[in-house]
Amino acid sequence: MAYDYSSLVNTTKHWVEQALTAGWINTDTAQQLSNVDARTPDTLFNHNGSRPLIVAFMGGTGVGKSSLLNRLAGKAIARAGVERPTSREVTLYHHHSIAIRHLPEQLPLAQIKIAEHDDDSRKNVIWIDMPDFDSTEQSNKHQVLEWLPHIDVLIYVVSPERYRDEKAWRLLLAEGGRHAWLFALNQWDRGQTEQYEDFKQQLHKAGFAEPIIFKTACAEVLQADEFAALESTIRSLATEHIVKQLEHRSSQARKDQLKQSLQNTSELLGSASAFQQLPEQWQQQWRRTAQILQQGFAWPIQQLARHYAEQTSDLLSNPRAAKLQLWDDWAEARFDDALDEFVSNADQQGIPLNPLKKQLSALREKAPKIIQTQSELSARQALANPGNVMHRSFLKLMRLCEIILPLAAICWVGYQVFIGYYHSNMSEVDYLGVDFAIHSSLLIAISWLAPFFILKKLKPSLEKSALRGLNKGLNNAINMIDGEVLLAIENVGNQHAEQAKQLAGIIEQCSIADADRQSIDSNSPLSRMLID
Ligand SMILES: Nc1nc2c(ncn2[C@@H]2O[C@H](COP(=O)(O)OP(=O)(O)OP(=O)(O)O)[C@@H](O)[C@H]2O)c(=O)[nH]1
Ligand SMILES: [Mg+2]
Repeated sequence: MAYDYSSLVNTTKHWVEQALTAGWINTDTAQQLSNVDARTPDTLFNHNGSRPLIVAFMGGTGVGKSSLLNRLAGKAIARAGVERPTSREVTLYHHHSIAIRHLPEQLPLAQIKIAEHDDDSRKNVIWIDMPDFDSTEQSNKHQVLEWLPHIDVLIYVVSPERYRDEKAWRLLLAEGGRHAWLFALNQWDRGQTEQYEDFKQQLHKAGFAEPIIFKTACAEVLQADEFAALESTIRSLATEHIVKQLEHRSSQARKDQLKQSLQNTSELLGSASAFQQLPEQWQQQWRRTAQILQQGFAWPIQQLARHYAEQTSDLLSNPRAAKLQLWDDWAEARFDDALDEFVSNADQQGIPLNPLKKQLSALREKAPKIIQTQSELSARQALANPGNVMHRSFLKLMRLCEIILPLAAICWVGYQVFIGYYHSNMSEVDYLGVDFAIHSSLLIAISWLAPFFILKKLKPSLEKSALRGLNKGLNNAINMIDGEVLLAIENVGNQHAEQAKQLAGIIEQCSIADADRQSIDSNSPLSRMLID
């Protein structure tokens, strides 16, 4: 199904609006795409079915455009004269039955003169005299540009002296494919064949293999010229069939141009492969930065560990006790440098930076918090459970020994005392001597003191625990930041894919040709009036 040009323009405008807001295109690109013209000759009428052919005289000042229209009307309906520029308004000349009810808002109504006629044989053509295009009057040029989209056939009027006019010529080249073109070499009463040939040559260069040029003369004393042929050619074009052909052609030319602009825009969005390379590039960058950060944090971490160890009780009971911060200006500068370098690499690969910057800017604020919370959390965990598992198990065992060993020694000594007493009663042997008393006291003391000193000596250092915790927290934080940036990159990649998909969809719609488009016979006069 072919898409209507104006609906394509609307879809484009919607896309542009959201892409601009999301930062995928800049204001210049958005402006260019928003300026795409949705107007066609068709939009001028509130009509059902067929519409008249719209023909306009266009060209430099003083070549005789208004004189040509006046000659057609048989009276002075348009201002013509020696004053330069003469016309400062557009003159419409049409059959009274044609209702141009809906003049688009952009057309400056105050600068439109309308002359109606009742000649039924001329019913199917609307003639328009436009002001000059190369004018010193900006408003003249503006009016011409506003009217151009509404015109089917442009009659490019030149004079023998003024057929090499730069500005009008550039317009011809730019607008070429959108209109059908006829040429009038006016003031032929003053012209020469060489000038005609030269003009023809110029038109060859512009792409017209066989341009239709009418030599006309509208001087006060009329002489034989090709004015009648000009009018009859126009009349022969004013059929429903040709109007439809021109409409389709113009709409296709506009779609092609829109497609071209969209393709240019899609190149500005960056390639999918560039986005795929971003995670790897970031990780390379982050490995270097993480190393620098770890080296740079070594000293502050030691300070912080000492601080924690000194204020353990405070720290564990009061979360606000740890006032020292690991993340400082130096760390922030390193992190910003890493992100900036990454963004500048992305820029070199043609990736639009705004969406990426938007995603990363949130991380610039988040990174210090990640470092702070992770290092603090790990330090607290390490202080709550100092030492490693083996260490802690051994200490537990020692604590047990501290109770069991003296108890066992006391029990053994008690037993010996009882047995000694019993034997001395039975055998009248001396009761346990002084030696026993000393040895048993020593045994009890040693069995208690040994675990006691071991426990004391092996008690883990809080500073070391805090240091280990802080290092672990720092590593966790570095991995988390890496993960956050990768997530941000993935988000941007997904957004890019979505934008590119939407844009590709519109481009594809522009490529679908109208099914009922009829080809133009290459031998017909109409084909001589068209260029691509
Ligand atoms: N000799 C001669 N003079 C002509 C011819 N056509 C127009 N003129 C004169 O050229 C002058 C300019 O004619 P206009 O019809 O006002 O020219 P225009 O192209 O409408 O000029 P702007 O409105 O300024 O763009 C007038 O004085 C006309 O009388 C012609 O074929 N031969
Ligand atoms: Mg004029």
